[in-house]
Formats: sequence, structure tokens, C-alpha cells
Amino acid sequence: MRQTLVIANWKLNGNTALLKTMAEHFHHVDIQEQVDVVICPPAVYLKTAAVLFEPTGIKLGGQNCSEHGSGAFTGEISAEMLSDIGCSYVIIGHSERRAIFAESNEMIAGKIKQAQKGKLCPVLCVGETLAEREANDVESVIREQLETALVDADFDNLVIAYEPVWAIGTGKTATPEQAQEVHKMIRDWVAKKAPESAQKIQILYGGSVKADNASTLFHQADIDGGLIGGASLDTEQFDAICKAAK
Ligand code: G2H
Repeated sequence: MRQTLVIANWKLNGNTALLKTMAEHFHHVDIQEQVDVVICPPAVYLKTAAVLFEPTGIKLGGQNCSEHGSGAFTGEISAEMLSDIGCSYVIIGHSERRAIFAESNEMIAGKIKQAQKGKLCPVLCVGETLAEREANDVESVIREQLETALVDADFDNLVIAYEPVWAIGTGKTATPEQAQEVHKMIRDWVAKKAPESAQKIQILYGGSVKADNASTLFHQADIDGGLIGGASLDTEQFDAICKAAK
């Protein structure tokens, strides 16, 4: 039985006040028994978050890390640094990083390697655009993203997030059936690469998950939780999503 995992991706949002409100709320609400919860605020808030969330059992993650370990790479943050300040996870290859910051599958492969070397669990994001879905290319696009990013990866220390690009921040969500179909395809792919890991690996759905659609999505056979953007900035809504994962 896989543990359900809910990850908040704050993106370029939030502040100390929101961290305090969230931490205070989750200090009183016991959601940790059946659901693992991770919050990924902007990197500058991680140290404060580590102190505030310590009593809640909620874990922390970075939204990105460098494909390099150290050196002259101004502005970069390494996986080891994230680990050093208390992170357990790091999101890698989010579609916004791929599209806006031109991250290639090869760069993403380097980041996965650094994350695992730095003792973080990478959350690899994959997903197709609307044009790719309409051209019936979903399977080949996702297979290519998985194949290139996960060369030599440790499948026992990895989370995969399926995020159809057309559903991100648009209010459009994949139907539970559409999402389940892709999740099963991803799990079948893992089964071929690392048979012992296929039933253990957590595969999350992301893309306009809200309190009112979370439960149906999370109860699909191969959906093990969610990567939540916009709705994770609202304490009550995020709490409802975590409860839907129970
Ligand atoms: C997809 C998701 C979180 P949102 O990017 O990664 O964002 O829930 O706002 O669609």
C-alpha cells in the first residue's frame, strides 16, 4: 500500500506571513497519519519554514536545484544546500522551468542526479502540451521525458508527477480517467526499468487540483497524491486537499 503524498508548490508566491499562518494551522490539525505533506516555498523562505514547520511533521522541498554540485554558477542553489537547510524533496523539471527557463531533458537528468547525490528525493514532473495531446503524442512525449531524465536514476528515491501542461493554472483538470490512464502508463514504464520499484513509487497528479476535485483524482488506482499549485496558497483549501488524500 502506497502512502499518499501531497506537495504544495508555491511557485513565485507567498511570504513569511503565509508561512506562519500555514504552520499555525497545521500545528493544530493532525493530517500526518495517513498523508505525507511537503511544502515547497520559494527558496529564500526555506530556512524560516524549517523552524516554523518543525513541530507539524510537514516536510520541506525546493522548487528547483542546480545541475551542478558547486562552483562558479551565480544565482544557483545546489541540492546539497537544500538538504543542508532541512529539505527532503526537490521539484525537478516543472513545465514552467522547461518552457520559460528552457530546461532541456538533459539538464533535468543532471538535476535528478544531483538531487539523489545530495540525499534529496527528486519529484520529476512530466506532461504533454495540448497540441501534443491532440496529436495523440501523449505516450511518446512522456516516455521521452522519463527515458532522458531518469538515466541511471535510483527509482527507490524518486517521485514522479504527471502534470498535463494544458491543465496547469488554467482551471482545466484532466478527468480522473485521463489522469489514471497516463499514471498507469508511467507505472508500467517503471516496471520495465526497475521491476521492484513499480508498485512502491509514488506518482502524483498536478494541474488545477482543488478541494472539490482532489478526492476523485486521488482515489484512482495509480494516483498517489498531488502536486498542488494555486490551491496550496489558501490554508483552508490546502487543508481540504490533504484531507481528501486520506
Ligand atoms: C501545476 C500545479 C502545481 P496548479 O503547476 O505544480 O499548479 O495547481 O496551479 O495548476
